[in-house]
Amino acid sequence: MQLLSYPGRIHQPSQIKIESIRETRMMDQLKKKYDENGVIHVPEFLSAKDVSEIREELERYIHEDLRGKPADAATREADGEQVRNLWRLEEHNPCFRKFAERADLLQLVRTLLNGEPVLAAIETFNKPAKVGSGVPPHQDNAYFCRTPADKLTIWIAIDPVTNENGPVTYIKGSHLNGVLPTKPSGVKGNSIGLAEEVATAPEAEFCGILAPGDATIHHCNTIHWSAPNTTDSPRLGFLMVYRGAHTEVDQALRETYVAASTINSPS
Ligand SMILES: O=C(O)CCC(=O)C(=O)O
Repeated sequence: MQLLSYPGRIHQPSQIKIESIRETRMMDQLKKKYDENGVIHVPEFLSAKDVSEIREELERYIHEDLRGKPADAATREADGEQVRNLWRLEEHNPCFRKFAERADLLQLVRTLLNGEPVLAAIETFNKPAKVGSGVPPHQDNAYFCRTPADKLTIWIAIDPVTNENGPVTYIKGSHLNGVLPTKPSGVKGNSIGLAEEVATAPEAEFCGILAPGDATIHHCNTIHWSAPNTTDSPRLGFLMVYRGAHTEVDQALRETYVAASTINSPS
């Protein structure tokens, strides 16, 4: 990642493992799995160097820039201090925006989305040690409200993600059934959850146990959730969200979202 806005921090462009996806026809295999399961696992998506640059820049942003940003740039954990989420980094941080618009990333996203990709959001789920809160089962399109549902999230592990520190679990194939009924969740930062529990066979679940630099990519209708982090190890995830340029707002979904987000803080 090139941190162009911060001279002194610039390094050689680093090797991004995503390049190997294009070279090795992995792209077709990934697309097939993505269409089937609504979630794919891409080990070593980013190099160690990229991961450490993203981490450094997030730390710098939190310590130096965040206090000057609008209140909706972050959600804090219940202790009122630790960052639960950073939102709208695509607006607030030109380095991350530039990174997310790399041609090789967009090429992968274009294939998965069946159309021209538009960067929609860059955000974090920090899940700090001890106080990191859980995320209720939900479908992102209850927030995104797009039709057709050609929108996805690349979730990149910055910290190791273990069974214990709140990995994200996905239900494979759940993207094929549209957006299910929702209800306000009462969770700050994730205001909308599924109205009903979804019963699944254990083999339909994919749990994102990841090393730093590994990624998952999930469809916006794929049901997913994560548990609180009660361990001593933080579990920082860096997310980039893209939609197809051909998608539009789904008005019915939008009305439900607006109603839920007036009960809780948005997002
Ligand atoms: O990182 C998490 O715990 C939840 C992530 C999430 O909800 C998402 O990727 O849409």
